Amino acid sequence: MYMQQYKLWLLVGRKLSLRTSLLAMHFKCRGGFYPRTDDNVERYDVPDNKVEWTDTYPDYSPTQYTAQHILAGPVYADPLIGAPGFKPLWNEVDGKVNRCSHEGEYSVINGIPRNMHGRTGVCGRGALGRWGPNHAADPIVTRWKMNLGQKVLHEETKQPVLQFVCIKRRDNGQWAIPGGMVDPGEKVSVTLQREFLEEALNSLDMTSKQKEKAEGDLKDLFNGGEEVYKGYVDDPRNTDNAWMETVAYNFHENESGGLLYQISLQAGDDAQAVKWQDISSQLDLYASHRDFIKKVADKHDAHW
Ligand code: RP5
Repeated sequence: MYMQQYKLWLLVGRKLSLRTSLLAMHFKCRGGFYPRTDDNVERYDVPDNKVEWTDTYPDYSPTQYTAQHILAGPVYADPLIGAPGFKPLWNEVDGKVNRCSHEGEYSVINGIPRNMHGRTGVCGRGALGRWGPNHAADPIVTRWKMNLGQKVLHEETKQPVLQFVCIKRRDNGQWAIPGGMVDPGEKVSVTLQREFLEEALNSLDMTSKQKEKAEGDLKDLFNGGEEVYKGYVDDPRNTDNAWMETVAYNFHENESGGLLYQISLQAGDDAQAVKWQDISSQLDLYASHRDFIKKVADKHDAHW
């Protein structure tokens, strides 16, 4: 009898530790001031050992904050909890709005979704439109760095150097993957290509003919993508009740002289600059983008 209980306890313990290790700790949505606010919204302090909801933190008193432009009710934002007619279906595809997390079921406490990765020091939605998961997609477009028709090898590791299309975000000047939000009802495959076209090729300034041609040129590349990550993003905008999730795909050009060696990049929409960036462990990128890029480098046995 005791033996059985002991085995059960071990099993539960193992499951719990597996869960904890699967849910990576967030860092960029803790400490300091909430990004892009004129209101100097300071996050309530959350030390590493108080991040998980199971860690006792009786004094925890997160700063309540939802940005003015979200409260103004743009089309992509939810109403306030309890607003007349707002009956969200949490953990479900709610009409055209996907309220499911890629990481399983999230808790809803007093009618409000709770961040599965733990405390952030801010409650409300911050600058995010949706309560719970806010879904994005990240296209990681890569090619080999070439010189005189040969792959460039890194002088220390002797591994070939990979490059990816990197944009400079207009909102905070940080370098990032040209990702963006999945529109309600939009397929992720469509978001991936749309965001790449808008931010790295400036399709918003193209004529419909030019856009059609660019889409045609990219068709094969975008049909051959491979998923490298799906889940929570350690985004500086996350709060206790609203957070970013993404699906990141790698679109790789293997042929020297292929399309990605001819295409001319031009920043547009939310991007203020765009470039081919050599991939290495020295990268400092927005949110969790460095982790996604590392996965791509590993996948191609490239220099990191
Ligand atoms: C990140 O925010 C995602 O990985 C994606 O790159 C981005 C989407 O937000 P916006 O660029 O639309 O602000 O969390």
